[in-house]
Amino acid sequence: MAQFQEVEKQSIMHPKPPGLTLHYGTAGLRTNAKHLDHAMFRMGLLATLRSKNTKATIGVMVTASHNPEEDNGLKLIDPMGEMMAPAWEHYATQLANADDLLTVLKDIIEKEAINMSQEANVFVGKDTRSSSARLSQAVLDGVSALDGHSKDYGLVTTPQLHYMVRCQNTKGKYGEATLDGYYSKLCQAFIQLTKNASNRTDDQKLLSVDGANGIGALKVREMESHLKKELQISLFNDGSQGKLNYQCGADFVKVQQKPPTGFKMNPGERYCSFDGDADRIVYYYTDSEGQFHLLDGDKIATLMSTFLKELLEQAGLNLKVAVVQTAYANGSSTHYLENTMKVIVRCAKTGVKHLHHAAQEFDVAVYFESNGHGTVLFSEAAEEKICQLAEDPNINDEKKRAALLLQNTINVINQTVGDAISDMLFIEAILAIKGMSVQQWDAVYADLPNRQLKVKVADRRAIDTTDAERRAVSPPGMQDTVDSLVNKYKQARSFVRPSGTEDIVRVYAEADTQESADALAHEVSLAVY
Ligand code: NG1
Ligand code: ZN
Repeated sequence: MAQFQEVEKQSIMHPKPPGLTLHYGTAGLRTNAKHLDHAMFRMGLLATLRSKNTKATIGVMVTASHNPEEDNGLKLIDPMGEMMAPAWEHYATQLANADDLLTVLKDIIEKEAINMSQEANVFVGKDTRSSSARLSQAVLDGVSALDGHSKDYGLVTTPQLHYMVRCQNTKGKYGEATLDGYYSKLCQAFIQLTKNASNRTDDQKLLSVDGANGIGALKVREMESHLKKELQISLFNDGSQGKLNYQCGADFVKVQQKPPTGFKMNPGERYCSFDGDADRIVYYYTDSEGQFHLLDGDKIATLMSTFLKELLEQAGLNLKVAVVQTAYANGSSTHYLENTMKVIVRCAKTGVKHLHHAAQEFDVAVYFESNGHGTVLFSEAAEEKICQLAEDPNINDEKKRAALLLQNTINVINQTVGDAISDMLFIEAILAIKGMSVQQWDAVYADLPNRQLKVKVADRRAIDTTDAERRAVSPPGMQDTVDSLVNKYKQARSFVRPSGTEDIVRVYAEADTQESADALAHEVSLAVY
């Protein structure tokens, strides 16, 4: 077939380095940008096949998120804007590593019974890395080699590209598949929400944003005029001087538990950090003693779910709110959500695709990883009930207000994936409506002291886990040892799991004091060998 001849011809321009093995994991493909050209071309081919297979537009985002500037990577986006289906992740790994490209390609076509005369459409986006332009061109080459149509969105955040894919495949029902459409939808909803905030002072409208010297900074600038001064953003680490993700960004702040470099913090003021592709966000402030306070994904999930639960009650809607977390969620947050807020809490395996999947079972579900990656999902039935109520002329003012707030909440959220910009607007709206300061938000519950450690082992795959990674089933006896160590401490919890993105094992421990959490993490890490 002519298509395969073209693939063969083009693939010579994108040779695979000998001996290199890549793995399409939780974070897609990710490694040093020098080794990725062939993989990008091949993922262009795969996205085209996936598009033919689903008869829908597929997305390809070129980014390595919070990794250093020297790295790059890619994530594939399925028709509803969600991460690509797990069965195809396996094809991605096979294709990236194939020595005989055409054989693997034909194999996938046969297995999935793909009609090669079906039209294919692929949306491509990239982050600000210096390697991204060249690598996204390799993706576009892959798409055209198989006769697919592509649309190059250029520089966009990861969640913006997810949004475009969903808009395109739902024929505008979700919004317009343009950047302008994205900003208009989110910002109009934000402005409507903040109209419900009484006595909002100019000071409360101020927010400092650390753009991680990446794409998020560029896009915040682009969005500013749509906000009509209802949110006044002071942007730092905007890429004009510093290096991408270097001593800044959400991952740095969360892992180091300290402010990013690039600015001076004023006590009591609100700050947030995006990561390198703007799909994660964390908030923080310093108190009058100069002590740093982090509000991570767990605090964000608590704020959002509380707000939604209260509104649903006011609206008289019988819809269940759930929160989906991972094993890394601070025990205090889980305790507060279950016992004080009385919301359903579920624990999913690490990696947003698992959280997203678990969240789809509920009417309204807030999902967040502690590191700040998360969003809110509304079931179709829940959206319908909310919209019907908002339009019902026979309801009282309180119900009407709650229904309209819920409707605007749906519009401010990017339901396809965690989105720093959308999450930020929703958080800012909640704080404004509740008249809540960042300190008051922080005081809702106190985090249990905790420690995370990385342990290098000979074979991390020897550790197998169950119960959403909270218990190890192999190697034999390891869990019993962890249990006996945990029993020595108060309010303690600990677990061990192999990382899906690094060649290490992660140990997590929490306890009533920092000393105990540190000691427990240390003792458990010794038991991992
Ligand atoms: P691994 O390396 O599997 O722990 C890390 C993060 C995840 C997620 C993925 C993908 C932690 C403990 N783990 O996974 O939350 O963000 O990377 O980027 O933060
Ligand atoms: Zn990211």
